[in-house]
This record gives sequence, C-alpha cells and structure tokens, in this order.
Amino acid sequence: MSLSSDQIERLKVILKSKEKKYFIVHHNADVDAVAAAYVLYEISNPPRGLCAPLGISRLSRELMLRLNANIEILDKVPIEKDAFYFIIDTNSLEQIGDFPFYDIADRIIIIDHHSENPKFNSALLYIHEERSATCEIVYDILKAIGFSPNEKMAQAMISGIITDTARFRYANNRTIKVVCDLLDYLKGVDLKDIIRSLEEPSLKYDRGKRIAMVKAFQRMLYEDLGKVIIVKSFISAYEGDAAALMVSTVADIAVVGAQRDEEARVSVRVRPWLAERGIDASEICRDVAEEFGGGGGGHPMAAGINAVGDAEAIVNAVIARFKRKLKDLRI
Ligand SMILES: [Mn+2]
Repeated sequence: MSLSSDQIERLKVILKSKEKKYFIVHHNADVDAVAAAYVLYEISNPPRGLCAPLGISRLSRELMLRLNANIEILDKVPIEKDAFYFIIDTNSLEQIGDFPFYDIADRIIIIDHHSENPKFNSALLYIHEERSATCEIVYDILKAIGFSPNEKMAQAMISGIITDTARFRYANNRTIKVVCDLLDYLKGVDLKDIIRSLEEPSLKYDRGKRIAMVKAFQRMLYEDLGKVIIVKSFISAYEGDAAALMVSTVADIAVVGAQRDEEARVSVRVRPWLAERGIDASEICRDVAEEFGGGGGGHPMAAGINAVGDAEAIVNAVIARFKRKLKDLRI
C-alpha cells in the first residue's frame, strides 16, 4: 500500500489546522519513533506537543540534544476537546500507556510500519506501510505535501532509518533511495558520523546488562525440535536484549519474559530463515496478547507483549503457538 492522495490531503489539513496536535511515541521510544515524531512536529503548525508517556530511550535523548531540538517532551498525553492525536511507530496501544483510544478515535492519526492492527481501522487516519522505518513513511509524507526538510530533519530521518535497519542490514533498495535523497539536505554532516553517533555502548562495558544476560542464559530452558531450537528464559529487565542475544548465538526462536509486579513483558526474537519460511513473531504476539487481555505486535523477527498477568503463562502460550505454527508449516 502506498499513501493515497486522500490521505495526504487530510494530513495536510490536519497539520496546518489551528487545533492542537499531539505527537505520541511508544514506550522507551526508539530513535525511529522520536525522529519521526520530531519531524512531524516541526512541519506542523502550532499549537502542538510531543508526548512520550512511557519515556524515550537514551539514544533518542542524545539525538534530540544533538539536533538542538528545543522541544519539551510531555510525560502525559493531555486529553483535550478538538485536539488531534498522532500515534507514531507503534501498533499496540499498551505501548503508549493509558490512552482513551476508542473515545477519541475520530481524532487519531496513526503512522506506523509494524504489522497492521485491525483495531486501528477505527482511527480517523491509519497510515500503515511496509517500510523498514517509520521515518521512511514520514519522508514520503513530506514529499507528497511538498515540504523540503531542513538539515536537522534530514539527519533525524536518516538516524531513524539507520537504527531501525540495524545500520542498513535490513534495508531494502527503496530504503537506500530514501537515504540518498535525504543526504542531499545535509551540509556539514557525513553519513558515517551519523552512524557512529548512534552506536550503542558495547555490552562489554555495561555491567548491569552483562549480569542480566548471564542470568538470562543461566535460567534458559530449551526444546530441540529437530531443525529448530526454541528457548525461553526469565529476567527482570533487558528481556529484549536477552532474546536478541540468544537468537544471535544459540537459538532459532527465543522467548524471554519479565515480571514487574502485576505487569508482564515478553520479548520474542526469531532468526531470519524462519521469518522467510513464514514464521511471524508479531502475529503470534498479537494473538497471545489478545488471549491475555494485553497488547502485542512488532515485526516478523522481533516482537513483544505487554499485559497484566503472569509472564510465565504468557511465555508458555507463545511457545505453544510457535510449535503449532512450525508444525503447520512443516518446519
Ligand atoms: Mn520503527
């Protein structure tokens, strides 16, 4: 699907309107989310606000500082009559905290590249595209409404694309073309410097994370299904990092749960060869989340669930689904 002229027209009107516009990013918002929201914020007419009800990541914070973006990031989403609400780079409502989606669906605009969420069809506008980053979609929007980004906006969008594609590892040809276009707007900045500025500190130097990874491996249980090794584990934090590390080393599928009081978070990672054969972690997470009254989604190779409940029960349900799916696909 690509942006329709009707969508573009409506977006243009909303971005230019006198009503307040809020740009909302997901839990621990990554660079793609924050960069996309920043650019949309910048091109919209005031009044406007940027909201991160569940915080933004360290890398995102650093990016905003580097861009000298003097924007106050609100930690609550004010619910106001007539305001428009943009939900950026997320396909699950749990990722933005308490938000009365259904009461104000007629004023919500969603811009996202994760797997589609049928619930979002009741929104005023649901712009969903299979792109490697939300920033790519935002670039298309800018082009379609005839807006040239300034250097900071271009740098922000390139940053979002770099992080979401794991430094172009998951980029397709279209992604690279977008980046090439955006490079024309940079004057003093070089691509390699942007890439360098987005490097995570190596695991080697992060003691807390290292210990969490050791614990996750220590508690790991596995099932050998012949072609597929599926593992599960439980830790109290860094569940996404643990699942990613397991899949990059020993496992084909990793499911890691974290229990924080009533709240359960589950992170799932799948190796590329399984995604190519039709295994979709985001689909499985969405279905299981529904069973447990939570939210779930993501991408075929990286997905997660947030729910109130028992992390272990959710992890086991996810694994059962994977096994059924593997059987169906004769893997
Ligand atoms: Mn993204």
